[in-house]
Amino acid sequence: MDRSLLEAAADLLRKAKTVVVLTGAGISAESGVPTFRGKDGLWKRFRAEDLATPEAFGRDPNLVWEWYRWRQSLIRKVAPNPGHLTLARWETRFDRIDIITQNVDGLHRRAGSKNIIELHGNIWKTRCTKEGTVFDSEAEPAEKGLPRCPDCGAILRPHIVWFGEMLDRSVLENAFALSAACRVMLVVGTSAYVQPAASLPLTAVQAGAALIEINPEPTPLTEMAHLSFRGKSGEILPAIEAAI
Ligand code: BJW
Repeated sequence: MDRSLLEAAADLLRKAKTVVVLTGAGISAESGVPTFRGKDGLWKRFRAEDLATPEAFGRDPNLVWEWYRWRQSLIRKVAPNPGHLTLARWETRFDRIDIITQNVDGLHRRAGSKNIIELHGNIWKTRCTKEGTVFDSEAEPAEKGLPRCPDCGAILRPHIVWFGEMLDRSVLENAFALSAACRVMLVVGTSAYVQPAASLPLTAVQAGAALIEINPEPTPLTEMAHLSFRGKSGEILPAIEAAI
């Protein structure tokens, strides 16, 4: 690993009082959770239009639930990796560190992080299609059929933001405010392709933050990053921690 790059990142982070980490599917890849757009990504095998849009759920809720139950079964078997665990330890290192994640797998929380903003929802929650009430669903996975709201009997949907849906307004406002206020933003394991999440690093840079990217592949953010690590977050985050 490039020693001078590690030193540069450690130096930026040592001086930073407020840090934001934007994470994507790549941070969970080493845990065994499939990404979306990689070689073996979910969108290579499944069509987003059939599974991750409100129209798809309206057409065939059973199919959509089948897909989410399959993903729940994958995620239930995996554990947070050294990337998640390093970020969780950093909560005691910085005055303020927030994780803004696009992931729905809940692995940051399982790793021990507390300041987490889940931009795209959580696969372990459901929402009533009639009244909007959100329920924890981890403890009671419905194995077959459509899950129903215990209050009104309407169909429950995954509490996830699908394509074409607005992100929760207060969640998004909070994410933009934290991005505008941080001194360092780390962008870890995202293709930076999906909006509005991909605009958060731009907001941080425009407000004067340093941008550090960790990704085995270049992304649209690479050119504007102050430091770019080409590699796996489960290896690079612990190496940065050691250098700090
Ligand atoms: C590693 C690694 C290792 C591998 N270590 N790294 C403006 C312009 C153009 C389009 C739009 C726009 N505004 C809105 C849109 C439409 C749309 C959009 O962005 N489309 C793009 C595809 C162009 N956005 C929306 O619809 C959003 N809603 C919205 O904006 O509402 C207002 C609006 C609506 C319509 C029109 C206009 C305005 C909602 C987006 C919801 C995203 N939902 C999903 C799926 C549901 C969740 C689920 O079931 O899990 O969320 S899509 C999917 O992509 C998922 C992810 O959270 C999201 C981001 O993916 P991510 O995390 O970046 O993963 P990958 O796979 O893409 O990348 C993984 C990366 O990891 C790679 O770079 C690897 O190299 C790397 N990696 N191993 C570190 N070990």
